[in-house]
Amino acid sequence: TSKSTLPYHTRAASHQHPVAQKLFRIAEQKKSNLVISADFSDTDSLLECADELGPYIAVFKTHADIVHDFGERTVVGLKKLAAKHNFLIFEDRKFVDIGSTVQKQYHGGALRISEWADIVNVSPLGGEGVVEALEQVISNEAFPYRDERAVLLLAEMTTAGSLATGQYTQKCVEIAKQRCGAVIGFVATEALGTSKADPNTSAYEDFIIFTTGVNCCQSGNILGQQYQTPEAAVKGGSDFIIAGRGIYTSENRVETAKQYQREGWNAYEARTAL
Ligand code: 6AU
Repeated sequence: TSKSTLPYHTRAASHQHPVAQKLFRIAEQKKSNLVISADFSDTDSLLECADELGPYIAVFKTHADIVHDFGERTVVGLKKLAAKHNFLIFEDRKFVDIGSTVQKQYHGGALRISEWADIVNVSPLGGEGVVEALEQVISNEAFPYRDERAVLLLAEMTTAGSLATGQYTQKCVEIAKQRCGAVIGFVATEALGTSKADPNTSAYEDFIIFTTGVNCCQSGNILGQQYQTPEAAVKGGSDFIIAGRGIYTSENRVETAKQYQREGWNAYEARTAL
C-alpha cells in the first residue's frame, strides 16, 4: 500500500469514476478535503449546519436515521444546499445485510437514500454480494442517478477493539478491485490499495481514503472513539478527513470548520509536494 502524492486535479483527470472525478474537482476548487459529520437529530439543525459550513467542506455526511423528522423537506433542503455550496452528500448508512435487503434499504424505503446521497458506505462483512447488490442498482440503465452514485467500503473502524482489521481489511481491498463500477474508496485510517497502475491488469487504481476520528483537541475516548488531528490523518494517507463533534460542538463552528479546512489542506499540500 502507498499513499497518493498526486494532486487532486491529476487524480480527477485519471479516475474512471465520475463521482470520484467530481469529488476531486470540488476539493481543488474549494481548497477543502474536509467532510463534516453532521450528526443532528432534526431537519432544521441539519440544514442550518449544511448552509453555514457548506462553503468550507467538500462533503456533507449524514446519518439520516437519527433525524426524527426526516422527510421530503430534508431531502429537498439537502439537495438544494449541495447545489448552492457545491458539496457532495455522503449518507453514513453502513449497509451490512444481505444483498437483496440492502437494495431495498438503499433504493426507496423510508429514507430514499439513492435519491439524495452521492456516496454511501458498506461493510462487506457478509461477503462481496452486498457490494454487487449496490453496484447492480447504481449501474442499472433505468436508475435515474446512474454515474452520480458511489460506494465506500468500511475497511477499518476508529473504535477501540475494532474487529475490522487484518484479513477483513485486506478482503475489502480485493472486493473494491473487483467492483470499480461502484466502489471509489474506503473509510479507513491509512492508504489502502496501490494508488498506481496495477502491473497485473495495467488498470489504474486509485482508492480514495476517508478518515474518521479526526479532532484537533480531543484524543478520545468517548464510548471507544479514538481521535487524531487533521494533519496526522492526512500525513498518514487520508484523502478526506471526517470531523463531527470537534467542529459542531465548538463555540464558533464556522471558525472551527475553517481551521480544520486549513489544517487538512496544508497537510495535503505538504504531502503532494514531496
Ligand atoms: O467526529 P465524531 O466522533 O463526532 O464523529 C465521527 C463520525 C460519526 C461516526 O458514525 C463515523 O464518523 N465513523 C465512521 C464512518 C464514517 O463510517 C467509521 C468509524 O470507524 N468511526 C466513525 O466515527 O458519524
